[in-house]
Amino acid sequence: MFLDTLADHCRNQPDKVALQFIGAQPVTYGELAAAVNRTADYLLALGIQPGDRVAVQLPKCLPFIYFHLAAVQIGAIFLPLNPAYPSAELRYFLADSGARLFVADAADQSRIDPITDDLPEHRVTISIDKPHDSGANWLKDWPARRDYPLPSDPDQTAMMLYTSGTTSRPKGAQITHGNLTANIASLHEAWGWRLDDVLLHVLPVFHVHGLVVALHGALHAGATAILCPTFDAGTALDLLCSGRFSVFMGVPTMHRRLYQLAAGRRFDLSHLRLMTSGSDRLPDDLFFGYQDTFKVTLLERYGMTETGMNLSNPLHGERRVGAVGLPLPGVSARIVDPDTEQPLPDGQIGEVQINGPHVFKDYWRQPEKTADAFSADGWLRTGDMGLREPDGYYTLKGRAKDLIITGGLNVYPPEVELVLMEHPAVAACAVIGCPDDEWGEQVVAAIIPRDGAAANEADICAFCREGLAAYKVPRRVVFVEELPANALGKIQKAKLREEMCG
Ligand code: MCA
Repeated sequence: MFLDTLADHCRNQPDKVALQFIGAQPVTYGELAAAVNRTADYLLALGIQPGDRVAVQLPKCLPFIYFHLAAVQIGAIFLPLNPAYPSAELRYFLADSGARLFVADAADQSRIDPITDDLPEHRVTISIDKPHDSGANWLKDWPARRDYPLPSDPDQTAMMLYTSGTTSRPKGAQITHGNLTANIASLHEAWGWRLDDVLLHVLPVFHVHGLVVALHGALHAGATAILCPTFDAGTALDLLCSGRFSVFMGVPTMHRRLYQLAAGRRFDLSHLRLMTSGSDRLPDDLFFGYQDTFKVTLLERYGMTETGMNLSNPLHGERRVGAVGLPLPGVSARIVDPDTEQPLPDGQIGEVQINGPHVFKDYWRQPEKTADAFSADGWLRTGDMGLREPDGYYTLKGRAKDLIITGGLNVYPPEVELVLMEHPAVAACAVIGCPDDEWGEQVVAAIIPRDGAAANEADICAFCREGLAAYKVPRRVVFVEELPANALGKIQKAKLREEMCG
């Protein structure tokens, strides 16, 4: 399994650099193993048992990675939380998951105390006051312990990642050790990961893309990951031009910024053997712009929180613009009629369904929503529409579910609508995504104000910031007298998009 492969690298190449934040000390594979073992010991001393949920809300830093690897190593369930989540969202995740431990940055202590004081299953909050500490100093006074027996049950849950539903509060997707191992082995083969690869890691680590596809990918290969705490296009372009890196993974918003920064100049980034794009659709102009500006043909791939990666353009072979490529090794994909779930012939648009050992276990304590996520014969309903070409390439064609993807992050309108409806001046509302060159889509809200209520866009957005991560907050608020609805009273969002997105 993934952890066994990582343990082998730590034993076989202890002096090789595993991780290094830009401008900080490197951490070798030997130091990584020691830091993770000390953290595992620390967790066990706190009473953390296999199956306990360990929630971590930290900036992208080494302690975040140590807690992640230590929690999964002792059989606990790692729950990464976006640092942008405000208290209201945090309270929900900690309560719903029954987190046994919550790890936060010392700087957030006053914001967090009121939340953790009244959570029934909550036990301990640890504060981290040096988030970018180096490996050798981490818990250095803690007794380093023997190596731990690694989890051996592939069906044991390793991580819980919250992903929202189109009609409900966020649900905890349980990802097992077997899921992680299957997907990372599949990507290792498909993307040709090598021992001598050097990854430039600029993604957040609270999502599958940055934590599993990128970081696990590098560690599973015994490669080196150089990490930036946040994404800055100028820094990234300088680093990519340095010749030091062989792999880069980003979302279209990042690639757009790099392309815009190049502004008509030419760069030769062909020394990078793999540059991927995902988490949102890669616009055609960006695909061709990269070829012209950077001498790179981006490899577009398709995944989701519940599965990791499913489809990918080939490392060697045609990378087709606008397509998400072919099923990865071990992955089965099909296109079905969303109503009958009968497979459709090539060329016809239907729902993309996925099967394989990488598909998640279930939604935490949500048996009904788990059942809804799978077809009668056990395939995962992705909620994405697409078609299969006769040569096996898949192209996505929109979404069956109400979803906005902005800067590579999923925003489910019902979540935003729930918060908007709590505002005293809002009588009714509808949230949609409008196309945006930089973000892919931006969140836009149409609001019918209560009679006589005085409300303005700034007031509404400030209210939303209290209850939602900033990226979910509407970028535009339009006050309307009515919302387009069908005979059943269901708001017609497609019509609203036509009216509001220009
Ligand atoms: C930040 N802002 C955003 C977003 N991110 N607004 C809309 N959409 C966003 N995604 C807002 C902030 O709230 C802030 O607003 C302002 O932009 C600047 O914030 P900052 O964090 O500085 O933004 P940024 O640095 O410009 O962020 C852009 C970004 C970031 C680097 C592209 O969005 C990002 O890291 N995206 C990657 C997300 C990701 O990892 N997705 C993978 C999900 P204000 O100033 O008002 O506060 S996993 C997945 O999708 C599956 C598994 C898959 O296939 O990979």
